[in-house]
Amino acid sequence: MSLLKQPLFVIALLTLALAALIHRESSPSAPEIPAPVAMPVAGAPVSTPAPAPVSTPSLIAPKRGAISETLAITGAVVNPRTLSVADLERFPPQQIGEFEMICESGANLGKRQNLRGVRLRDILEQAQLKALTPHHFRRMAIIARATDDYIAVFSWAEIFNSTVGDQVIVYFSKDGQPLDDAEGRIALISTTDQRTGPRHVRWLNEIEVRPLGR
Ligand SMILES: Nc1nc2c(c(=O)[nH]1)N[C@H]1C(S)=C(S)[C@@H](COP(=O)(O)O)O[C@H]1N2
Ligand SMILES: [Mo]
Repeated sequence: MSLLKQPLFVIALLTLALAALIHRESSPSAPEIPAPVAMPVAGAPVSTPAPAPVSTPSLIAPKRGAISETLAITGAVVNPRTLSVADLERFPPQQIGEFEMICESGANLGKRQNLRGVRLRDILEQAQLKALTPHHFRRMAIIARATDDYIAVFSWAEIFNSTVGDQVIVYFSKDGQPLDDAEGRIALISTTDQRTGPRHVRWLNEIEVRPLGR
């Protein structure tokens, strides 16, 4: 005789199914707030990260950013503008030499080369930062934002008063071709960073100049 013909078994089965359903619906649907993490020290030996706990969200593929066709220069600038790739091509060209993409975790994601772009400094000089007094320039944050809301932050001093700024490049060409959908068409990299991953911005679509302080 089949188990399914036993009334008690069928009732038990239905109860279990109902309990599972109620449990699912009562689970919080609000996004989980990640626990804070300590800042990794660049140059420190990299330990293997503990495997991420398997949860439903981790099984969902990370969302890919929308392709960035333009770059808006916003915030404290005299000439706010939205630049196309053709507009970017008018700044002095910068060829990016070979460098390695190193994640914040220390993982080496491989060599990158044959990228062409322009200096972020040149773009900001044309936009002209707007400050009340010369002392106000030094309190400016330069925020590079992507279509997926990924952000990298620079300071005025890094871009305009250090050698880091020589190598902060907005790029739009790889091997002489437009960037593919995985990156853009517009992206940014700070090639002299110890770990180049964090300030590599794919799908770059905004540079915001934001004065800090009061
Ligand atoms: N827009 C955007 N840029 C991003 C990321 C992202 O999630 N979104 N991830 C960053 C991280 S964590 C790393 S390590 C590098 C990796 O660069 P790659 O994808 O070209 O290997 O890209 C960075 N740039
Ligand atoms: Mo990363």
